[in-house]
Amino acid sequence: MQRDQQIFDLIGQELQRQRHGIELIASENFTSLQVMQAMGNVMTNKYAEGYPGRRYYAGCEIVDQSEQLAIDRAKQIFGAAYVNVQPHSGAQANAAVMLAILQPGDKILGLDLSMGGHLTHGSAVNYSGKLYQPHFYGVNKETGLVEYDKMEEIANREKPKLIVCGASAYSRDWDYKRIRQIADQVGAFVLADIAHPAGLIAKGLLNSPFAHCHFVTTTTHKTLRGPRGGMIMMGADFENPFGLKTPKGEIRMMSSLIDTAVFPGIQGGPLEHVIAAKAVSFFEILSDDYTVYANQILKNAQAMAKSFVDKGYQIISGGTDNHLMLIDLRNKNISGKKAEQVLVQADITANKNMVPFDDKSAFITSGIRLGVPAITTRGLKEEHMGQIVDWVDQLLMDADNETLIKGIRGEVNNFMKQFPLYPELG
Ligand code: DSN
Repeated sequence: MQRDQQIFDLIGQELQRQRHGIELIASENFTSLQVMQAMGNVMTNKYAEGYPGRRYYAGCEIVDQSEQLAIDRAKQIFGAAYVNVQPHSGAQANAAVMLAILQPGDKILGLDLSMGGHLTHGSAVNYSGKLYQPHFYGVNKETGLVEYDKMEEIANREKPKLIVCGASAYSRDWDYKRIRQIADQVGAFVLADIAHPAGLIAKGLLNSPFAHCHFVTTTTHKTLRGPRGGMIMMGADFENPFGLKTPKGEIRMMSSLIDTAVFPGIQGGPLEHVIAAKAVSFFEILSDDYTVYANQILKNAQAMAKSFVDKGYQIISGGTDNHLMLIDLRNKNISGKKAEQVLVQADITANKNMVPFDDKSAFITSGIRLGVPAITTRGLKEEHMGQIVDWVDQLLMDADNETLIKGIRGEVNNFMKQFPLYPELG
């Protein structure tokens, strides 16, 4: 077979881009080489609809063991009683939970996308806002903190079937106990989407949702530093409390309803090569090295946030408890879009982001979201954060200065040479 040089050249170019730049997109990370190697393996050739020990196709004895290892390791990491590692993404994980427990038209209550929430928590352009009836809570205009009182008020008024907590641009921890109390008042399930901070929760550095939330979903590629994918967990399996029935009229345990919702509900054959890579990343998370990594994420985020505050930047909520921060740029007279553009010209990647009560559209935005998981994997420490913030500040304050941008890009490329990425790949 002729080699597809075009695509392999592009993969090479992407490797160089990742090596040269400072990656501040809060949801990105760099997997280990062994996670990547596990992803590119012969298990991609195998169909395995079903679950370990109960598949629809023959020849699954080996992938059964690999998937079971992924499940067992995830249970160990989070102290979970139930894990489904088949969701192809976080969005699929959320879709499966909703399919398992909701009927079309049922009410859900999530954090508003423009306040830091996620598309799959009820956005009008997403299945979650089209199939179900979405309602939203938000953050306080002054403090930037989630308004649990408002959540309670809306829950009591609307009586949602599901309350979703978790966010993609919220830098503070969550009060899962309070959310469960609110849900219990109205007979709602609670889904904690921990896609962003999962790695910090895994190491006990943030509150754990498992004792309070019925379902916990996550991606596996953000702070967890695994392959791109998703996962659904429960702290304890339970009989469904609201008597949800299957199409055959049976009342089944929640684990069974979730398994059925993933397959055959929303997916076909699982990606067993990716599940193998998930297992490898879980093996790494169970190590002491990963504990050091998770702690370093917090140190780096704290140092970065302090440097921004020292330069007069307004971080929503005034700081961070986790790996990311959302900065309102309105006092700096630059839009999120322009900021993203100038940063990327200097090989610093971050994303524009709406801030709470934004007066600009999602295409322009008033903010940028910055995160440290990827640069922490590269080996950067607290003492490097001031330098990064300095470059970001210079670029944002003089965003059309081509000479400055070129100069900083050179400095960034040079600086990142100290932190080799995939040296084995040549
Ligand atoms: N795209 C992810 C993020 O950047 O947070 C959420 O799905």
